[in-house]
Amino acid sequence: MSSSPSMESLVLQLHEISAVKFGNFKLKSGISSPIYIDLRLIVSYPSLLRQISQTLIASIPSSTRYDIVCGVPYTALPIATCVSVSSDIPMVMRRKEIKDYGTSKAIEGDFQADQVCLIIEDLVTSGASVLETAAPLRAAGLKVSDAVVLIDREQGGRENLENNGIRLHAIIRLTEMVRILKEKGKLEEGMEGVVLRFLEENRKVAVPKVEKTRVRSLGFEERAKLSRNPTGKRLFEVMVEKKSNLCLAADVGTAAELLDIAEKVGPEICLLKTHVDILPDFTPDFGSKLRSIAERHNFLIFEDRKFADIGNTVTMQYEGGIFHILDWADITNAHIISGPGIVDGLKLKGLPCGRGLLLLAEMSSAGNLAKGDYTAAAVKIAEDHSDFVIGFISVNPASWSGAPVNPAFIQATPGVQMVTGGDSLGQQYNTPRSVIYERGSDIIIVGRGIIKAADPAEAAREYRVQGWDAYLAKCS
Ligand code: S5P
Repeated sequence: MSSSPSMESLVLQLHEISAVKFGNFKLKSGISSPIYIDLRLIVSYPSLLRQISQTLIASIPSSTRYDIVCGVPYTALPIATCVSVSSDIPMVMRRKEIKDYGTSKAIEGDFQADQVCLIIEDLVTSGASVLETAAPLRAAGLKVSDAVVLIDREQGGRENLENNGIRLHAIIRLTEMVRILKEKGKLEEGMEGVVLRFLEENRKVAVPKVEKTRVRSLGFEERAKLSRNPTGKRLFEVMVEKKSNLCLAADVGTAAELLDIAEKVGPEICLLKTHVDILPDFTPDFGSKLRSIAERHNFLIFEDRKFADIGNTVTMQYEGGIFHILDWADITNAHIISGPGIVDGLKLKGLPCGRGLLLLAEMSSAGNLAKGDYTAAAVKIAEDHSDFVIGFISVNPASWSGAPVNPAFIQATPGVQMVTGGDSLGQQYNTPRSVIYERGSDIIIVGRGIIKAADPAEAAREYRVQGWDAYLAKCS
C-alpha cells in the first residue's frame, strides 16, 4: 500500500524534529515501548503546524457536519486554533484544571446547546483523553459525534470511541508511519519488527473508568438556559424559585378533591400531574380553575395522558374530545411505540401554544418493556425534537448506556415513596434520595405517598425537602 506524498512528507518532518523517536522508553503507564511520540514540539515549527492543520481538515469526510471545533488540551490546542482560523470555524476550549464540570466555565467560548462540536486530537492511544474532553462538552449540551486525530496508535482507541458514539478520523496510523520510515531508511535494522510486535502485543488499551460520582451535575439555573422549549425553561426556573423538584401525582377520586389538594399542596410542588379521565365530575371549566390555582402557587400542570397512537389521531385527542388537554396542560406525555410521528403530531398543536412534551423512556412497573433499545430510541426522538420534547419519564437514567443525555432534558421519575417496596399491582417504589442522587433523575413524582398521608401538605413538604436535598448533594 503506498502513501500520498503529503503524508510521507509529514511523517518525515515529524521524525526530523524528533517528535517520533525509536529506542527503549518507559511510558507513563509503566510499560516499556520501542517508540515514543511527543507532538508538543510542533508549536516550534509553524509551517509543519500549518501543514498538519490543513491535512486534518482535508481528512474529514464532507458528509461530517460540525459547527465548532475543540482541541484536546494541551497539545492539540494550537492545532485546533489553526484549524479554526484557517477554516473560519469557531472554537471552544475545555478547561483542563476543572476536574468536575459543575459550572459553565468548564468550557470557554460562545456556543449554543445542540451545536455539533468536532474534537481535534494529536495522538490517540486508548481514546481516554478524547472521552475526557467529550464528557464536559456533552454535559454543556453540545453534540459530539466525530474526532479527528493526527496519529492513531492503533491500540483500541478507535473501538473505545466508537462504543461512546464517537467516530475517529485518523490521518496516520502508527503501522503506516513505521512502514514509511522504514522505506525511507530512517529505521535501524530490525526496529520495524520490534515496533510492530510491540503494537501487536498491546493492541487493546482499556479506557480508565471515569468515576461517575466525581462528576458534579449541572444546576437547574444553567440547564434552564439550555432548554429550547419555553415550558421546559419555565419548569427549571420554577424548581429553582420554589426549591422544589416535587411533582404531585394527584390521582384522587373527583375534580373537587383534586382542586382541593392542589390548593393545599401547591406551595410545595413545581408540577402537578393529573389523570383527568378518572374524574367523574369533570366539567369544561376544570382547566381554568386548576390554572388559576397553579398561577397562585407557581406550579406547572402535567396531564399524564400517555398518548400512544399515530400522529394524525393524537392531534385530535390532544386538542379535542371532552378534555381539551391542549387548552390547560402545560405538559403532556407520550409513548414512542408508534414511532416519531406521534411527536410530530403533538408538536403540530402543542408548539404554537408553547407547550412541552415528556417521552416515556422507562416505566416504573414490574415487567415493563421500556428498556434498552426502546429507551435509546426515545432519547433519539427527543434529540430530534428538542424544541418540543422537554424530557423523559424515566426510572434510572444514570444507567442508560451510550452518550450522556443532553442536560436540557428533564428527567421525571414516578414510583417514589419514603421506603422502597411496591403495591399489589406491579408498582415499584424507590426513595427520593435514591431516585435523584443515585439514579440521576431531576423530579420525583409522588402519588399515594402524599395523597394517602394523614396530612398531605405536611407529607408534601417532607418529600420536597428530601428531593431538594438530594439534588443539592448531587450538585455539590
Ligand atoms: O412508569 C410510570 C409512569 C407514570 S407517569 N409509572 C407510574 O407510576 N406513572 C404514574 O405515576 C402513575 O400513572 C401514577 O399517576 C403515578 C404514581 O403514583 P403512586 O401513587 O404510585 O406514587
